Amino acid sequence: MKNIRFRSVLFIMVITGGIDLPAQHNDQTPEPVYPVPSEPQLAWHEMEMNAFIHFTINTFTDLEWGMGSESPALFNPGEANPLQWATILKETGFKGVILTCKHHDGFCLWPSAFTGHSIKNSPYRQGHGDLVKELSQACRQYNLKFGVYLSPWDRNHASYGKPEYIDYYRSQLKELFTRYGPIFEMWFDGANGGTGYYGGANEKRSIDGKTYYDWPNTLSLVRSLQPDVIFFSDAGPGVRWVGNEKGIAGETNWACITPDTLYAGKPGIEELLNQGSENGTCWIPAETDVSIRPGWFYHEREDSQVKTPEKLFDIYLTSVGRGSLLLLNIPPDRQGLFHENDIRSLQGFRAILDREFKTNLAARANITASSYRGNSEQFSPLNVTDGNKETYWATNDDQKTGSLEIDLGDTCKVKYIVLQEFIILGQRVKIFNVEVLTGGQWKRVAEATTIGYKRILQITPAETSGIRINIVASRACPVISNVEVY
Ligand code: FUL
Repeated sequence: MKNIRFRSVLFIMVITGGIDLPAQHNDQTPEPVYPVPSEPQLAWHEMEMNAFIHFTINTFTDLEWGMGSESPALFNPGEANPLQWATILKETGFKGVILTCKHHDGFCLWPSAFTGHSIKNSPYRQGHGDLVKELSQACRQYNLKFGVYLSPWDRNHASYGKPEYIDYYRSQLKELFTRYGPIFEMWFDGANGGTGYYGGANEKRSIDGKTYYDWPNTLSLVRSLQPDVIFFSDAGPGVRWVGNEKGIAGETNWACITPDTLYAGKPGIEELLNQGSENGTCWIPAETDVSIRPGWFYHEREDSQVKTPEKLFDIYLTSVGRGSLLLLNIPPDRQGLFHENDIRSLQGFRAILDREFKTNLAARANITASSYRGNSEQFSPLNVTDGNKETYWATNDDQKTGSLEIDLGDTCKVKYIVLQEFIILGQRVKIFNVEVLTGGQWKRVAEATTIGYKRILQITPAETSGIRINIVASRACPVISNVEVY
């Protein structure tokens, strides 16, 4: 009989880090282990792979960080075609796209009413172009979610560093959040302050990253326009930076962290961001941003250094496979198109994903557990292979360890084990291991720590007829919603 635990759904609202967190609950279900994700955060986890698009005047000056003095006349992507970007991203499995609407050099890809340093003074479509509009529309057409990056640091603007700049920055946020439809994520970059053009002053300006932007009020302004937007910054509040730009989330990766003393750009917090904290007070999962090329912007000299499909697959395993989300940057070239080498790599990456995760051997296997909650079918181990993300295996409250045994029937070659916790009830598992059955003997093939939204373990390929997953330590009774074997 199918699970009916959500018959009476009660929403518990928990205030953590200023975000209302709903959790589904009934009498028999395990108590949540707080913090838990909000609904927009849950939807964000489920996206798994998003694309980053770095595109601005830097593409034409061959720089990574423009000074802000560049003439808008340089921005001339003759054939810019966001539909091409969206088609390829859709085909290769991405769920959302985040565009650098304004990078540190201050040039705006939309015709902002608050500056002349924008696309309206460029040759692109004779000054009538709007790439934010074009991409947001292309995303809607392809059912991709659209997100924006608006650099807080602006090396062009005369008042950067002074209080007036905050009004300018907020006015631009208002334009973006009122003109371009639903925006799922807002990316606040931690790089801040330093030398710049600053309206001709050509000097160094430093700001206090903790106080200058008055983030609480900036975020409430944006929330008043679009309440469900997820805020990315080094320390959230929606999602956090993973602490490196190499595509590697922590092998131990808690979606929780205590953000009280953290702020964007704070030095020395990389490892903390990479792993999160078991007892963190807020649900702020790690986002893994990495570029398909050495740089974030397109440079012809890097055409031969595009990451291979195999490298992208490795990155997938160290990001999505460690409970994080992969935000992969693909920078359009000077024509405003994805370069053929990047396209080939993305398609090759897709082919590897399809090949490696083709047949889920657990789907037709018999599953048993060391025990299950109240011996009730509602918490049966069969729930982990039913393809329903809302059902799960759970143990009694006093049982913080437990095993799942998967009888594959025949001997099969196994390379990957995929596990998911039912994170609506919080992240719990601290230590687990995996054994395979060969020649009648159980042999341990992997030891690991956290699971979270998703964990993919790559093991040395094994010929086996059975898999055993042993939860060795958990913050509360384990609650596992999905197991796949490939
Ligand atoms: C960094 C920036 O300085 C880079 O240019 C790039 O945008 C990257 C995603 O974030 O902090």
